Formats: sequence, structure tokens, C-alpha cells
Amino acid sequence: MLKRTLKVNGVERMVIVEQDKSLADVLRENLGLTSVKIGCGTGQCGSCSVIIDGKLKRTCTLKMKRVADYTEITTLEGLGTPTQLHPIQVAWMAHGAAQCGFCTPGFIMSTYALLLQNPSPSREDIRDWFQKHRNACRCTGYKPIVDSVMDAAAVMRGDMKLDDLLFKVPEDGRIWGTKYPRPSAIAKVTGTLDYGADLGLKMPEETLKCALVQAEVSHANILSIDTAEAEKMPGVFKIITAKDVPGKNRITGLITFPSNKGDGWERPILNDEKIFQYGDAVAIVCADSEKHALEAAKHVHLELEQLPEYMSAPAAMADDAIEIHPGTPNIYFTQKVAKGEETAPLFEKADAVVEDSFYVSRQPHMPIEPDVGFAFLDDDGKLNIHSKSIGLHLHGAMIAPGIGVELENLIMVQNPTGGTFGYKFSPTMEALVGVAAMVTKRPVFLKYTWYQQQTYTGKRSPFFTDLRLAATKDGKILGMESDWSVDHGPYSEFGDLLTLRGAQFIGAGYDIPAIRGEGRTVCTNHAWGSAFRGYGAPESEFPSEVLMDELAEKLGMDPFELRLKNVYREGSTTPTGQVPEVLSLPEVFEAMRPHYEAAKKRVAETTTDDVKRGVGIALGVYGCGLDGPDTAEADLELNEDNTVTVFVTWHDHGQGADMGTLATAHETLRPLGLKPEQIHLVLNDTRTCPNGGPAGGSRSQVMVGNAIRVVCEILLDALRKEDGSYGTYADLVAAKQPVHFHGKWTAPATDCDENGQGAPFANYMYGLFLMEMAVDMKTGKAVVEHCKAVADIGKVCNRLVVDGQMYGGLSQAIGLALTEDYEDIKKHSTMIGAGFPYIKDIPDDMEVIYVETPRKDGPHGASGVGELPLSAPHAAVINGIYDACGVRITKLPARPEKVLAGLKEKGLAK
Ligand code: MCN
Ligand code: FES
Ligand code: FES
Repeated sequence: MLKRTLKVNGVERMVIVEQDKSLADVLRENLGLTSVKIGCGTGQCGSCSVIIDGKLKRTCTLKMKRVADYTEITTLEGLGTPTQLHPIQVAWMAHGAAQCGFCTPGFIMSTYALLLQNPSPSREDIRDWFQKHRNACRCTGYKPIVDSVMDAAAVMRGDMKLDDLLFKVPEDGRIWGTKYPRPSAIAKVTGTLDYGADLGLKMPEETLKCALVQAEVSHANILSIDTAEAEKMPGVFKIITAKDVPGKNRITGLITFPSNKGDGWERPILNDEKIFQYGDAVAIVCADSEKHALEAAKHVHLELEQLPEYMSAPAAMADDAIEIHPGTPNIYFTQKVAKGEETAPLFEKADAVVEDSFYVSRQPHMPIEPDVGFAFLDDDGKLNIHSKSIGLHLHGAMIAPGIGVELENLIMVQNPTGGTFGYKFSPTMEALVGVAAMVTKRPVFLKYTWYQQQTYTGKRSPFFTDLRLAATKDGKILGMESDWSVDHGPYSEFGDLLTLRGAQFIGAGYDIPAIRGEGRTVCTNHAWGSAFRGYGAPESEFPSEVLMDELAEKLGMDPFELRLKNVYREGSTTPTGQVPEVLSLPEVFEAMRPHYEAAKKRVAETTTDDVKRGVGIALGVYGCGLDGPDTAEADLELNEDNTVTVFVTWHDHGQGADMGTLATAHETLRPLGLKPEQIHLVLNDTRTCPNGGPAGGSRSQVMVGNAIRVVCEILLDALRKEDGSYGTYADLVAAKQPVHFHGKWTAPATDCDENGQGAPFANYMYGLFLMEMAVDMKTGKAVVEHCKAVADIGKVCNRLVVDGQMYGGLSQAIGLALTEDYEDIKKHSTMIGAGFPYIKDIPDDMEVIYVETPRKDGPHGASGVGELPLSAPHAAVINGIYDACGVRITKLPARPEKVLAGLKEKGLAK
């Protein structure tokens, strides 16, 4: 133990701490300064950055024994407060630089340190600084952050007025379509928003801290679990294994299609008979402190019988592979696609046929905030589970039988969330903390390290795809043949639905009259397949968008013109035979044309023998919603003071659910003349909020937005008087009318049949992506120098949010193309190891142009946006590499060594 007096935010504070405790933990736990966030915990993300004696330092790796007495420390709490914001914080709000906001305190402190030493940094200086100090952001694509720093610096120098950064509501009172800052921005920029780990510090004293006992092999039979030694360890309250679980100890994967050969009940909460993947949990240690829980977990002994590990779809499909779930074949679902006439004769008579094999990799989500959650039994005996869930009602249904709780006795709440990018479409720890609270009858808290986040949450399911295209000599596509295998890991959860995405999105965007193909879902022992932004689109459109370039080359056509020739027009149908809801793609292309031409010219002028440059394009399409008649509900209450409260489950990954809810409600309620602050939001608590459905499939703006529109219109109808004016709360009460309203909206869509045909989505998003690439001919390293996107996402609800969605998604697509992977469990278990894109990996020059085609079935004309920027831009990167240096990468990621091998093969390496 040591005593230290620290000068924190200008005040002397004494702490008595263990010498090996990190400064980050001391600031958070001993001093309550929870603006200091712990992301990676290993010095790779910068979210724990503070200023120590005038210098920026990461505190998660700084042990207290190295912190001297009277060290001066400034945290975000010392920079500005909600009522007295620092210009950096105001700039952050003005540019929408805090999405999930988890990285924000670290970035703002880093900015402050930079501006102290360089009041007039250039954009490149700022990028160099954040690169050097490892400030990592997964949401924003960094551009809004650099914009914020530039403006904050200008204000601090006196070159700009702070007032210029403040949002002013336009005269017509409208906030729809503007840059109104999201309601949660102020809490995010001041570090006052409590995320799961912060809430964990504020829980009652009797709260038990949990640690998991996890497998370190990927496939094994469990012979025995010995907890005897661990149970005697200090502070241990209870060690829970499968035998203690009150329910059926399974999480249902909610099988979507009857032809699925599994029953969806194969995923254990605590593994009992077998280990199916690395990290599977076999026991939960509940103790009085995290330290004690972790220590005891090391003393639980597992006796395992190792089985062959099938770490990819081809391995699990091999003839001699044993069934991973005995009784269910490893290929447990197949999905056909059959549109139009038979393709075989078309391929025979076609002028040009191209074919290739593709692999889209096991992209890790890599939120900065590791998974975290807690549970407790409330005074009514109901089990409350708080987590990062982005599907509260869905997850309740998936886990309740396994835990052994009736659905009506289960309350699910989403904590403020530091990014998920889809991994939280899966229950991760909800059932574990639920079981622990039920068994111990105490509040329980569990947080993962970043290593656990990476190794024990779902990942993008790799697709292995063979694809053929047939076309006439003038470039009209005649037919397509596809075959795809989906490595979905050991758990079935939505694997059939993901496989259907291949039928729906391979070749999307083009009018292809005849399609034949088959996809299959394969059970493997690698990380379980969970939703990842784009969900099937990047896996499906990578093959078709790269093959389009191969076709263009074969035909001697420009890839831009070939695409334009085939995009949806009057009379076209999608791969599922659906008539597209809008036909804006020709307009999208024309909006891109001048930029494409300028880019071609620029790369021709700047390419050199050492650094070859090229341009790649790709077309992206994705549907908004869950397939078929997807539904969302919303509630609204008119309050006594004539303000309204909207109750809704529009889950917030960090994308801006609060902003979407507010702007959609405000726009609908404009006849009442309410100010934005007169609309209160209650989000994401199943006790009070009806089922809006999960925040996946870029569905919320359309689905939940429509439910909000409907309930707001019901209120308007209730208040409307004969003369067209609107009454008040008092009028409704006087007339004995209700003041609480319920709205519901169902998408006019149909499920796909066994041939993948149907009209599954009422709304789509469309985009054309352009990447200007530079390839170092010595190393094979490819970088994106400029990036442009033209997007049709319908009418824009909030401009800051959609820009942020686009930049963030584009940077994840660049990561998917060039660096990111989770294949090698050891090597890819850290941010750096897994190829997390830092600021210098992402171009500063990113621009998005919107073609706002109003959607009939979108609230106020809006479609979705979240996943569009991760639908196909990675194919543009790969096409750009080929254009630059002639190496065609078909298996992601295009790491330098892969490109270099291609260059060597062609004798082009320098
Ligand atoms: N929006 C808008 N105008 C439109 C369409 C949408 O202003 N025409 C806004 C909405 O109000 C919402 C945001 O854009 O705030 C995204 O809307 P939408 O596309 O409907 O998607 P969801 O709200 O359902 O969000 C989910 C989507 C998905 S599926 C993933 S995965 C994802 C994503 O959004 N994960 C994210 N964006 C993310 N952004 C962050 N920062 N972190 C994640 O984990
Ligand atoms: Fe400290 Fe990531 S650098 S938490
Ligand atoms: Fe940067 Fe989410 S806003 S990680």
C-alpha cells in the first residue's frame, strides 16, 4: 500500500492505494473521476488519457508506484463542465465528433495537450498527434474530430467566436434535416455519461463482482469441472456452474426457417458437456471484489478431452469432420436463389463470362468499450438485466427460458453504450449475469477485458463465394451463378437469415434477369457469427463488385460505365425479384461522374514507379429492416405542462438514437409548435418502453421512426379541434380522454421464399463509393488517399448524424479491406494485432454527397443509413489497388504482404 497526495484538477487529493494499481483505476475508483475511460487497458486506445504534469499520458498502464507525490493531473472533469463548457467541448458537439462518446474524454484531453503546445496546428499536425498518442475511435472515421480540433483552436486563438459553433434553431423552428447536436452530446463531451463500467462503480455495496472461467481450446468434451480449491479462496461467495442454472441453460438462436436442421437451442449459457469455441464459459466466480473473483477463477480446474478443431467452413464441411453439435450436421441450412430463366444456356451463349472465388474475412467489431453488464432482483422480485444490448425485447425472449425466469418477470435495460457495430445483436453476458443474480440473490456485475471482448464475442461470419457473371459484348448482364458457404461459428443464432443475405445481395443494384445459386450455413469452432454492420452485404457485394471490374476489363469497358449500364431502372427487379422502391441509381452515378473523372486524372498525374496510384469504385445497396413485415411500436404521453414524453426502444449503439427519436417526433409534432426541449425521451428500458425491435439492419430510422410518427399523429388527432387548432392536456383530461398513446407500424414487405424470391424490405439504401489508392511497390502497403461517396438514404433526419455514420462506416470498410481480421486467436486479440484503423490509416479527405430521394414508406421521407457505408466500399478499395498496380486481391484483408506477393508473382515488385 502507498499513500499519495495528487493535485487533481487543481485540488489536492489523498489516496491510499496498492502500488500496482493503475492510475486509471485510482482516478475512477478512488476519486470518482469516471470521465477517464478504460477501453483496451493495454495502452493502445488512448481512452484513459489525461494530462500529467503538463504532458498527455495514458493511465491504464501507469502503475501508482510510478506516480510521484504531488503529481499534477488534469482530467476532463477539470477542463469544462455541462454549465461551463470548454471551446473544445463545444466544437465536439458542433461537429458531432462524439457518437458513442466512449473515446471522447481521451480525445478531448489529447486535443487540449496538443493545443497547449501548438495553438495553430494544421490538419496533418492534428493527425500526427493523435496517431502518436494512439487516440483510437471506432465510430467517427476521425474527420469530425479533426474538424472539431481545427475550430476549437480557432476559438481559443480568438480567430473565431464560440457563438459561431452553437447551433441556432432556424426561424421556422424546424430541426429535421439540420445539424442540431444530439441530446446526449453534452454528457459525452463532459465525461458525465455513465457507461456500464461507471455504473458498476456506483452499485450497492453488497454487489458481487463476477469473473468467468473460460476454455482455452476451441473444441473439447468437458470431463470434469473442479471448483473445490477456488471455493476456498478469499472473498469467494459462490462459484456457479451449469448444474446451478435454474433454467434450461440454453440461449435460443431463434431459428428463422423451418428447413434449418438445428433446433436453435445448442448454445449453453454455461457449457456443460462440450466446449464449442475458444472462450466458452464453464463457470462464474462471484466474489466480494473483482480481484478476488479473477484470482479464484484461475483455480477452477477443467478436465477436457480435446477434439479436432474446425476453424473454417471448408474444414467443418470435410467428409471426415465430426458433428460439432452431435445430431445436427455441420451444414445445417441451405438457401437457394432462383430468379428468371435457367442460367446454364445463357452462360453458353454469352459473349463474355467471368468467374472468380472470394473470401470475406472474420472482421472483429472492436468497439473501444469492452462488453459490460450487471443484474439484480428488484423489490418486486423481477430480474433486471442492464447491458449493451441493442435488442432488449429480442434478448429477453432468447435468454429467459435458459435462465429460468418468466418473461414477465424480466426487465432489460440498455446502458449508455460505447459502440457495438452489431456484436450486441447477440446476447453476450446477459444470461450470465442473469443466472448469477438469480443464484446468489445479490446484485452482480461483470465486465470483460478488451481481450475477452475480442475473443469471446461474436464476429463477422466469413463467406467463401464462387461467382460467375455472363454478359453481352456491350456489357448487358445476362445472368449470374453463385455458390456461398457461411462460416457461422458454433452457434446458430440468425445464421440462416445471414445465409439468405447472399441470395438477396450478391449482385444487388443491378438488373440481372436470371440468377441461380446456393448458399449454406456451416457450423465451425471459430468465433460465433454475430451481426456486424452491413450483415451479409459486405460479404455478398464484395464478390459481385470485384467481379464487375473483372467483367469490365474483359469487355474493355470502363467499370463506371459498365455499372451504370446495368443499374436498376424502370422495369428492373432486385436479385429477389422485388421492384426497387426508388430508381435513383442513375442520378447517384451522375452525381459521382465528375469526381470519378477528376480522380482518374489525378491518379494518372501522381502515379510514380515507386508509388502506383489508382481509382476503384463499387456500388452498395442494403435493405432497412428485418425481412418481411417487420414491426415497431412507440408510446407517447402528453404531460400536464403540455410537453410530451416519447417512450421507445430505439437502441443506441452510439449512432444517435436519441437524435433520431427527437427529430422524428419534433417534425411530426410541428403543428403543436413544441421546442425540442419540450420533447422528453425515455429510451431502452422494457419496463416502460414498448417493443421497437432491435437496432440492426439499419432499421430504426424507418421502423421505429415510423412508429414514432404514427404515435405522434395519434396525439395530433386527439388534440385537433374542428377549427384546425390544437387543444391541451387540460382539454383531454376534461373530456376524460387518455393522455398516453400507443403507435405501431409494420413494413409493407414479404418474406423471401425457398428460392430467395420476395419483397423483403420496404426501404433500401443506395450508394456509390470511390477510393483513390496508393500502393507502395516496395512494401505492398496500400493506402486510401481520397474517398468519396454518393448516398441515397432518403431524406436526412440529422445531418451531423448521417455524416458521422457515413465517415465511420467508410473507415470500417477501409479496415475490412486492408487490415482487420480475427482469424488468429492469439495474434488478433489486441487492437493493434487485429489491424484496428488508427487515424493515419483513414484519409482525411472523405466527402459524402447526398441524393435525397424521399421514401414513401420512410418517416418524413427518410430511409436508413447505418450500414450503407459498410456495404461495398471495401470492394472499391480492392478495385483501386488493381487499378493502381495490377494485383487483384480476392481474399480479404489486403495486408501488405499479400499485395507484395501479388506484385512479386507478376514481377512488378520494386
Ligand atoms: N438517420 C438520419 N437520416 C436518415 C437515416 C438515419 O439522420 N435518413 C440517423 C438516425 O436517426 C440514426 C442513425 O442515422 O441516429 C442511424 O439510423 P439507421 O440507419 O436507421 O440505423 P439504426 O438507428 O437502427 O442504427 C443501427 C445501425 C447498425 S445496424 C449498426 S451495426 C451500427 C450503426 O447503425 N452500429 C453503430 N451505426 C453505428 N454507429 C456507431 N457510432 N456505433 C455503432 O455501434
Ligand atoms: Fe488506456 Fe486503452 S490506452 S484504456
Ligand atoms: Fe469514438 Fe465511439 S465516438 S469510439
